Amino acid sequence: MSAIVEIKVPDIGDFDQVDVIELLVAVGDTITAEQSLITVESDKASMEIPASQGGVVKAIKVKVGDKVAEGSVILEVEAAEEAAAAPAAEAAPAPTAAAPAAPAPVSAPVAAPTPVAAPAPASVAASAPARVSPTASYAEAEVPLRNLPHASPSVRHFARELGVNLAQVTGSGPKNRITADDVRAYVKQALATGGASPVGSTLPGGEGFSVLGWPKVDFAKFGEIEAKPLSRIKKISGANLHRNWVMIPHVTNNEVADITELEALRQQLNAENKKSGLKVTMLAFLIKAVVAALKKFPEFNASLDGDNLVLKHYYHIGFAADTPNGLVVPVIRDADKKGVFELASEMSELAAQAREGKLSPSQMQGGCFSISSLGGIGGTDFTPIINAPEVAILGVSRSAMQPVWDGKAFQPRLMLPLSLSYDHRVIDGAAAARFNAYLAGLLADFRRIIL
Ligand code: CAO
Repeated sequence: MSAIVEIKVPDIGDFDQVDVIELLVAVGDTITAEQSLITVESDKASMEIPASQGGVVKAIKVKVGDKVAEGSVILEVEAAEEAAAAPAAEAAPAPTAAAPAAPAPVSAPVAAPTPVAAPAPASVAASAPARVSPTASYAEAEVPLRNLPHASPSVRHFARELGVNLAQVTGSGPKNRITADDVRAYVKQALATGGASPVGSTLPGGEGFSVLGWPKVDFAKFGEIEAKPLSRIKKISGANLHRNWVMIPHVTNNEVADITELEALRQQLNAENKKSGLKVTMLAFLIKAVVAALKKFPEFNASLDGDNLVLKHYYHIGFAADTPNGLVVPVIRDADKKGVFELASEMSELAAQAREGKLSPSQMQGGCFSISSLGGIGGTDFTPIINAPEVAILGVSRSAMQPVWDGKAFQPRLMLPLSLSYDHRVIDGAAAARFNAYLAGLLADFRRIIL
């Protein structure tokens, strides 16, 4: 026997109502879990909604132009008996599931589906725990797309396959949206005119530059190989990291903070709180100190919006978390209103959720400034990539005992490397050096936080 199951719009972050701009499946299609079903678009971003489970499409409940929100029914599928009877946690694909049949979205975060909450006979699925896959670690949905080409994820994917820079394509769809036909027409015209410009990279509004195509190498010629599909998170964060690296003029300022006393305090606090099981790591202190530095240097707590700098009066701090599926950046809200213990506890909870793939999109949005700490692993310095639309990010490496000259003799001091990458369009080098030196001063004498 088989059951009819409704597939609904999952948690899509802060979007209340989004427009359906594309149907990617038809009645009668056999779909697989994670296959993209529809493309939706808000005024900020477009995203594809994937299927929470496979089956045969029996009815489509939306059409192009409809508005949908979390919980709206997209379609009904006839699930195979095993799929319908399987525990819902299995029905909702894990983020590590095989590459989706439809192209992975690159222009926006996509929430993988929550398990279907449907009337009987789909009540099996309805009993499933809410489970949302991690989405883009870099909060694309919040990037003002005003200067970016307007196109659905599948059109972007199509353009990427052809090496077409969408910034150079004129859209003929509603609101000048670029369609697949526009991309085809562009390629045809480019071929007809000798392929002058379409392939390569040109920054929107800039003079542009051409780059060689990606080398195509038959690696198998040189030895045994194995091809492993990138995870959904890797694909999304990769596209975001690429854009941020190419579009933001990054400069990194390196500083070292003397954390000898702070480390002693941290160890003392952890010894006193052993029973609670809550461990405070250096990162919790760093968040506190970063908030104080953001208050002193407000242009670091800002985003570029065209010719305006949007200064934020709230302090939501993101921290990069390494997960089996890739990098995600959960955000601690209102970090200025929280103490070190509360920050440590929230961070450990968010990091655990990140590793289990249970973060919701809203837990990764709204960040003002990010910290990427590799201190638990190693390294002496690195260049973190700014998490647009933020304007700076702090990279933290491993602290080490070093001989520090005190004017009379070398003293053994615990030194913490701080690498501050900043958007040079917004922040001058001197301001960055001041911010980093101020931060190092706070960490060297944490009492200064209260001043
Ligand atoms: N120097 C020396 N030791 C450090 C340190 C530092 N800067 N930072 C942390 N440590 C120590 C901790 O004290 C802890 O030691 P003990 O186990 O002896 O107590 C150990 O390293 C492990 O810490 P942690 O990594 O569990 O905790 P954290 O709060 O430092 O970091 C988290 C939490 C989630 C940020 C981290 O686990 C993580 O995922 N880091 C990777 C982030 C990343 O991938 N960044 C790169 C992004 S690309 O730009």
